[in-house]
Amino acid sequence: MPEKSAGEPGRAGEGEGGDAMMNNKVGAYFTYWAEKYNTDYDICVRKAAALGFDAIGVRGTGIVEFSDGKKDATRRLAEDLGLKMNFVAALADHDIASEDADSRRRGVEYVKRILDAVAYMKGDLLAGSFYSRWHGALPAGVTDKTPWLERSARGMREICRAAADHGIRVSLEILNRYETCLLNTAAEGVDYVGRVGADNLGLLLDTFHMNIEEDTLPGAIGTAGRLLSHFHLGEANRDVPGPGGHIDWDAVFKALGRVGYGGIVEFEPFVVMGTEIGGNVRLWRDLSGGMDLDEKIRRSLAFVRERMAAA
Ligand SMILES: [Mn+2]
Repeated sequence: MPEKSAGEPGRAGEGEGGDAMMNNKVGAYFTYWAEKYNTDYDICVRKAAALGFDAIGVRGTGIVEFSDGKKDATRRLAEDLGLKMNFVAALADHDIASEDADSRRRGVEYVKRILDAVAYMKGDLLAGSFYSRWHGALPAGVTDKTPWLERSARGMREICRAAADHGIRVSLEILNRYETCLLNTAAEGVDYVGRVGADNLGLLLDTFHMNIEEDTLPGAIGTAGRLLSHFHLGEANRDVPGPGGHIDWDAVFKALGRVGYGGIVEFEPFVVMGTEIGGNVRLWRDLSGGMDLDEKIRRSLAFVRERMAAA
């Protein structure tokens, strides 16, 4: 396995300068290389570092099952390779917005356990859609989801307090309608953050989800504004960013520069069918284009760095 030749987090100072130029750390979410959600992440961490990424995203619902020894080893591997690690979580079996008090309680307790694991690994960001159950829907006839938002916000307040005790920021991912019924747009996210009222609460926008739900991508980024604390990149079909897709990357990076976004810009592509992860994200055809996966994302990373520097 080739080692990363030089740590170059953020690549600050390169390029022509200019106040809008983006020097953000660029990360990769582990699922690009993994077949299953439950993995030890080591291969993904090594690949991300070797390919020149500055950060790696892993699954909070995975590390919560790790022994302390395994958590230490994973954290040290990323540190040694110069990668910043961030964490993502979703709720599959519990729902902090549910009408059922038990489900809400279990959901809050589960996210708090994940926060303990993230803190143990010295993480400072937990992102995800744990404001409700992944793939949840509202009952037929409901035209006002305020009660769901209120119940969720109560649980989220407790989650944010626990996160603050660990010095962790919480970043809620806005998802498309097929994956959540609660927060589908940046505007809904901003309203929800206001309901919760916690200083360490922000938003995660993802170009794939935005492309489905938002009027315009730059408009959504502007709406999130200073609340934006994490960002996911993918084409409209979840391919890696590149000149062949129809997401207007120049407009996206310009908008991120305008709101002063300083967080991680994280790749979250899905291109391999037939795996547990591919099936879970409903990928029913091969998007690799017959290319070696590492070469494919290496080219995409070069494209993204170039477009960010020009934004
Ligand atoms: Mn995402």
